Amino acid sequence: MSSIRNIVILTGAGISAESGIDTFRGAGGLWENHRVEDVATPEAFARDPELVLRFYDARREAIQRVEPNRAHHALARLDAEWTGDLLIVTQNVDDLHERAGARRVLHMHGTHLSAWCTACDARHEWRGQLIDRPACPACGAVALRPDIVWFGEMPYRMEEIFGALVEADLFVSIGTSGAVYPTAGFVQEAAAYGACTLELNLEPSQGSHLFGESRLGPAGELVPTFVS
Ligand code: BV8
Repeated sequence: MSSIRNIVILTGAGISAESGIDTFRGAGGLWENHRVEDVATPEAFARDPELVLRFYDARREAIQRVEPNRAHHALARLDAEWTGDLLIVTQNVDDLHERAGARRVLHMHGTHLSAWCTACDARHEWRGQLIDRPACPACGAVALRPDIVWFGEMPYRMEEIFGALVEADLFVSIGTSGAVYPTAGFVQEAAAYGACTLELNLEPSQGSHLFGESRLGPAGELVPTFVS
C-alpha cells in the first residue's frame, strides 16, 4: 500500500454478522420478522409508534449483549497505526467498531445508543428502552425517537463522506449488499476520483462489478489479512 495515503472504508451489516447480529437481507428481505417498510420509515413510526419502538428497543438491547469480532479489531488496529487519512463510514447502527477501539468512525445511518428529541432536536446517549415514551432529559417533551436514519431520510454527514471519497486513494467496502442508496454509489464516486476499489464480502454483492477487486469470504478472515 506504498502509494496509498488516504483510505475510506465502508462497512455494512456483514461485518457484524460474526458477532451474532443479523444482517438485513440474509433472511430473505425480512428483518427480525418485520418488513422493512413496517419498521424503518417515518411513515411506519407515525402509523404504529409502538411497533417501531419495540423493534428498536429489542435491537438496542441485543446489541449490548454481543462483542466485536476479528474484523472490527483488525480495522481498529489499522485506525491506530495508519498515519494517513482514514475514515470508517459505517451503515451499521451498532457500536462494535468503537468497542474494538476504532476512533475515526462515522455512523451515516445513526446509532442504536442514541435517542433524538423531535421537539428540541437534542440527542441523548440511550441504552434503555423508548417504548414507555420517556420525557426528553433536555426539554421534558414526550418526543424521543430512535436516532436512526430511516428510509426516505437523509443520511448523516454526507458532505464529509463525499469529501473523503474525493480524496481517497483506496476505497474498501466490507460486508454490504450494495442494496441501499446513496451508499451503493460510493464506489463509483471514489473510482471517478482515481481511488483503487476493493470489496470484501461473503458473496457477490449488487455492486461487485463496480470494484477493481472483489474478495469473497467471511469478514473475520478477509479483514485481518487485508490489514496485515
Ligand atoms: C435517502 C437504518 C434521500 C435502519 C438503514 C437512489 C438514490 C437515493 C435514494 C434512493 C435511491 N433509490 C432508492 C432510494 C431510497 C432508499 C433506498 O436505497 N432504498 C433501497 C431499498 C432501494 N434510500 C434511502 O431512503 C436513504 N435516504 O436516499 O435520502 C433524501 C434526499 C433528500 C431529502 C431527504 C432524503 C436512506 C437509507 C438508510 C435507511 N436506513 N438503516 C436500521 O438500521 O434500523 S439502511 C439498512 O440497510 C442498514 O443501515 C444497512 O446498513 C443497510 C444496507 O444493508 P447492508 O448493511 O448492506 O446489509 P445487508 O443485509 O443488505 O447485506 C449484508 C451483506 O453482508 C451481504 O452482502 C452479505 O453477503 C454480507 N455478509 C453476511 N455475512 C458476512 C458478510 N460479509 C462478510 N462476512 C460475513 N460474515
